[in-house]
Amino acid sequence: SRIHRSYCIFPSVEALKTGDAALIAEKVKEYLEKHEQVPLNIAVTGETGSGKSSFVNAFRGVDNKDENAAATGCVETTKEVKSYNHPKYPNVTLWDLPGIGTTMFPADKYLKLVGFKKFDFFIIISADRFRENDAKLAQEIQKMGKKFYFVRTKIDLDMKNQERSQRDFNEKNNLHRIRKNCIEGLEKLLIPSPKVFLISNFDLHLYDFERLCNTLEKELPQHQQHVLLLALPNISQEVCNKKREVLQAKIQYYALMSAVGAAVPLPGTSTVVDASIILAFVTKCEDVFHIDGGELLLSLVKEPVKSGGKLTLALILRVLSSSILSTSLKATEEGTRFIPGIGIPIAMGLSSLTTYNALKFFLDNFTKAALETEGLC
Ligand SMILES: Nc1nc2c(ncn2[C@@H]2O[C@H](COP(=O)(O)OP(=O)(O)O)[C@@H](O)[C@H]2O)c(=O)[nH]1
Ligand SMILES: [Mg+2]
Repeated sequence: SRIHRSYCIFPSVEALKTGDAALIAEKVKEYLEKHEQVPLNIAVTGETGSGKSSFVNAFRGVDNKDENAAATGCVETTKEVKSYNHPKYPNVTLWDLPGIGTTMFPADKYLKLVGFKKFDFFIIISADRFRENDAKLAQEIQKMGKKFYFVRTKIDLDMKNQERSQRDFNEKNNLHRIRKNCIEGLEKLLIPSPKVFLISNFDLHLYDFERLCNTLEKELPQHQQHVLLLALPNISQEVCNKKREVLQAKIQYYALMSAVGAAVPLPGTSTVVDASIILAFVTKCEDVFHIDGGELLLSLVKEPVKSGGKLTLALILRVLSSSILSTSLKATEEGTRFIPGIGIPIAMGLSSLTTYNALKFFLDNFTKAALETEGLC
């Protein structure tokens, strides 16, 4: 037989060898779900008015005016801890904590009150100088074996003010001065080599937000890195490309699942794909890149489509059967007959291979659209 049994990163080698497609699909589904449901809990603390709630919203990609947004611009009157799930990844939770000064508790009691154990790391937010309370909190967080990051918000306001008052305004110098000032202030409060990030909650593309994300990602345990990355707003080319890599690594699993799925012939060709798997993947791309899939696909077809701008199976098939793509998909059917990285048995059906290439095509287009929408290319 010409069955490929090359190296295999799939969790159940046995299932692959026996070619039990239903079992494979089930295992793959389990595997993908397990990967995506890793929880990530981010604590956001700092004094009232520093911009905690705005940060929580910005990080979740939710507008301050949205009905699901954390209320901003209001004075905290309670010591309540509020949690906000990421709109697309409910396992990613941001916790909007009351400022330690508001509670009048000492740092250790405060941490107990907010239930510090469940947090993966803390973001301590300040809009001016760091307060002694926050510094004490940072030291206590460290003592508890957790990480913290200092974020200085409202940098847009600082820049606007400085631009008005300085004759030879230079943004870089001003940022440097604020950063230095924060670091020195923290070192005075006995926090060794503090990490300080300057941001504007109104425009994450500016200043240090990207550096903050990169640092968080690097310092998280590996199983949580992907979760964070997929939940991030599209703030940089690097983030978009990393999102792409994470999804690229999942494509082979989606393709494997498609082995038992319904193979649908592409209109006007002999090529078959698993359209339901493609729809599931495209929906995933929508969540990861915050791009309207219906609109994107419509732009790929380049002619009016009956369904309007809705993301439907029909629209997906329409894109796939558009001339350029369907030729290249057909070519893969006639070419190498296994999925790179897995070595899929040929007995599993050609559709998974074509599906694999179709998934790659959609992923590329989503990445491109995300970069374009954000003005990153
Ligand atoms: N210009 C500017 N205003 C901000 C920024 N972050 C928050 N604000 C504003 O500052 C006020 C307090 O923000 P909020 O998020 O409610 O602070 P919280 O009390 O710490 O939750 C609100 O009016 C926000 O619109 C920022 O980065 N830049
Ligand atoms: Mg608030």
